[in-house]
Amino acid sequence: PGTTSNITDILTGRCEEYRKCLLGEPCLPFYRNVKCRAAVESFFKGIRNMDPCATPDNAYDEFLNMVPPTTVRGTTMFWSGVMGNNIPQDVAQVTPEFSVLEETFPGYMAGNLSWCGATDGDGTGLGLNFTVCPTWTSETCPNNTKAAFWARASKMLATQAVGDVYVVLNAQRAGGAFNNGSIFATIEAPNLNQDVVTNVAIYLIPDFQLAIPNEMYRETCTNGSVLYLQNFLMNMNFNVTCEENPKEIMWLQCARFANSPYCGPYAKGNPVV
Ligand code: NFD
Repeated sequence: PGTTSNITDILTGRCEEYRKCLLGEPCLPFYRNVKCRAAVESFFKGIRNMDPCATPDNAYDEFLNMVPPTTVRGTTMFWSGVMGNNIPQDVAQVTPEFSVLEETFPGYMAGNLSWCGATDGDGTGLGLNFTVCPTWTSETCPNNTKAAFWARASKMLATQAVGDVYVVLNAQRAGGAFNNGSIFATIEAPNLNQDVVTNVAIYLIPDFQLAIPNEMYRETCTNGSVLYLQNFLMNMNFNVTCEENPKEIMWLQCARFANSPYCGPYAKGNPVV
């Protein structure tokens, strides 16, 4: 896939927006003093002249310590398998009750950008590739420059979460709503802190755009990989709840996909009318 050729300017601009609290996100006094040029420099420092498929786990640590992801107690929302329509991100944006990684300082800066290191250079002398980056797959390019970023930022998000937390999963995901190899499964869930997280609420949402007739749920809260996840979390000593098609998200999906058969009084296959 192509890279974001003007990434340095974009990161700097987003850093200034976030730092100055122009985004309506919870905004800490601590961030106000962030030096954006230095922050952007540290973003690239660990990946310059590096093989884009052999990024060290800690490549972004200096950057992430300058602008750590923080969320308000009781609002941290994880998601997995539902990225296509940006539903969790949009729900989080319109309600202060939920905060996703993409709303935190580092998540906002890097959101929807593409970048990677380069050992051979491409003429810019920056040790980055401004033309093309290898596609992530666990087999061909496991320690991808971009994957290393989201993995580390996700870990920090989970580690700092306090109070009730949420995870949005796709009830119609092929292979199961809870995917064992996902970042949620491998990085976020294992880094939640039993001493401070008071409940993990699973929000199982149907795909209102795809809207497979009479099949809102391939899995429910009481079977398949979702049941497995609940047991996994309970074995880790977490309180767990699970809700199918919670209203806060259903409303937004119906606003977005107004003609979905999953909306309205004639919604078919909906056990939670
Ligand atoms: P997904 P998830 N390496 O829907 N997050 O649980 C690379 F390179 O299966 C945010 O994995 O859910 N890409 C963002 C990967 C990205 C890998 C990633 C991997 N090992 C994670 N695994 C973001 N904002 O861009 C998955 N992907 C790609 C955090 C996959 O192709 C969020 O806090 C898809 O484009 C969220 O709670 C995307 O990552 C959780 O981790 C999501 O995969 C979602 O990761």
